[in-house]
Amino acid sequence: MTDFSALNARFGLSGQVVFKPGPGGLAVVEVANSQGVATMALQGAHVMTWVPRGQKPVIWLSRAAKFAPGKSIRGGVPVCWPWFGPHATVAALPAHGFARTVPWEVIGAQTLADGATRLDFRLIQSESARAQWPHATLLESHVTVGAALEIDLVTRNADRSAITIGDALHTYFEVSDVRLVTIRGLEACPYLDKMDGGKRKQQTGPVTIGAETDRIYLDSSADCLIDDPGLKRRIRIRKRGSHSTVVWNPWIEKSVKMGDFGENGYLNMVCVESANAADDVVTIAPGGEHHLWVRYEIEPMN
Ligand code: TA6
Repeated sequence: MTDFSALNARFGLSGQVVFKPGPGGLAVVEVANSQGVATMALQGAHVMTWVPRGQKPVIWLSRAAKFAPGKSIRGGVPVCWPWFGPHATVAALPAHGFARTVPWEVIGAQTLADGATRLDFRLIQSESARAQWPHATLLESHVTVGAALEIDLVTRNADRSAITIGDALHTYFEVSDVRLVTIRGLEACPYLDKMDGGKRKQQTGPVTIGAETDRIYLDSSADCLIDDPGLKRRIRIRKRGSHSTVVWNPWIEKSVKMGDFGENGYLNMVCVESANAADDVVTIAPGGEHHLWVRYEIEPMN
C-alpha cells in the first residue's frame, strides 16, 4: 500500500509534483510546471502522458489501456529491460523484460533552473526480479519534464562479472494519422523486418507506415524526426547510448487482437523506440554503467 502522505511530504513540490492514487490501484505522480504537464506511474517509472504547454499531447496513451499491478500499460514510455523482445532462452519470461511491470521507488524530485521538473526513480530489487535476473544490477530512470521530455535510463553493474543487457524506451508517439507521417533519420540503416521472418534489409528513403510495421533498425544513432503534416509539427528524437531504433505500428488486425488499443487507436500512434536490441545488446563490465538517454522535442512544420 503506497503511503501518499509520506511520499508527498518527502518528494512533493507544491503545485508542481503531487503523488496520488491512479487508475487500477497504481500510484501515479502528476507533474505540472510553466512548460508542460506529465503523469507517470511509479510501476515501471512509466511516463504515461506528456503535453508541452500550447501543444497537443506528444505521448500516446491508449483510451483502452488496462491498469493493474504487474500489467504493462498500453502507451506512454514503457521501459524494456534487461532484455528486449522475447527472452533469449526462457519463453515463459515476460517479453521486453520485467522492469516495466514491477514497483520502482522515488529517489528524487527537484525544480531545475530553467523551470523544468526532474524526477528520479530506482527499480526496487525484489525476489521476483532476482529470480528473472540473478545479477547485482541497479536500474534508475531520471525523467525531466518541460518543453522537452528527457529520460536517462541508467544501468549499473554492481556484480563481479560482466553483464549483457538489451533495453529500450518503447515510446508511443501521438500523431494525427499514422498514414500521413514520415519518419526520417533511418535512411540507409540496416534493419530486421519482423514482418518478413526477421529478414535483414536496408532502408531507402524515409519510413512510411501503410500496414503492420515492426522493424529493428541496427547501427542507428542519428536523431529521428516524425513529420506530422496533420498536426503541422515535427517530433525530434535525440538519443545517446542507443544503437537500435525500433519502428512499430500494429495496424488493424494486430491492434484489435491486442485488445487494449481502443477503436482505431493504431491510427493515432507510432512507436519509435530508442533501444539496444538484437546485434546491439550492451555488455557492461563489473562496476561499469550504461546510459540510454533520449530527448523529445516539438518543432514547427510549416
Ligand atoms: O517493439 C515492438 C514490439 O516488440 C512488437 O513486436 C510488439 O510485440 C510490441 O513490441 C508490443 O509489445 P507488448 O509486450 O508491449 O505488447
